[in-house]
Amino acid sequence: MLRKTAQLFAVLVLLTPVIVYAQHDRKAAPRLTNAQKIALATSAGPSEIAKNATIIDMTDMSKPNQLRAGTNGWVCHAMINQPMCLDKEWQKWAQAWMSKSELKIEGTGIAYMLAGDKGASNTDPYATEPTADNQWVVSPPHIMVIYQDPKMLDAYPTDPKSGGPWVMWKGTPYAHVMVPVSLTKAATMSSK
Ligand SMILES: [Cu+2]
Repeated sequence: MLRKTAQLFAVLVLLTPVIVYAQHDRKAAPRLTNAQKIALATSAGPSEIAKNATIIDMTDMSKPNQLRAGTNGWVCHAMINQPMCLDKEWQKWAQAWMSKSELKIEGTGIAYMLAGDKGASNTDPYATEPTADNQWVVSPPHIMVIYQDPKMLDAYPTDPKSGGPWVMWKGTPYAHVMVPVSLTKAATMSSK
């Protein structure tokens, strides 16, 4: 018994640095040069759009910082694990989402996340990690769509594993259609 306890203790001691490191890794943004941040941001969009887009450093979400002015109306965000390129309507969306404020969509909006993301809750716009019931989903490269009329979202399921487009954050002001542009897990599985 004592021996078992000692073994368990040893395992815990050995694992502690790993656990602490993993948490640190999740919270702290890696230090990137401006060139790396621009590369991160532009990885989200088609090069024809990204090369002329405004680039905003969002690696620290509390301190957005413009790294480059664009000429085509698009904005690419350098965000750790979730870079995105946004059109005019999506820029309003991002502003509202980050400030948790009202959103008035005035036309169809398109956003690119061609680098995919490292995970988000499908139900809670502000979740930062998986819980038992927040439908955590890691998305492959995708396009995101918003509509002026939220009823348009009803055409799609909310299940990320449906094998096609689905609605994320349904019932919130930030609901949008996720459109995978590479094989999803469901599609891969059903083809085998
Ligand atoms: Cu997305």
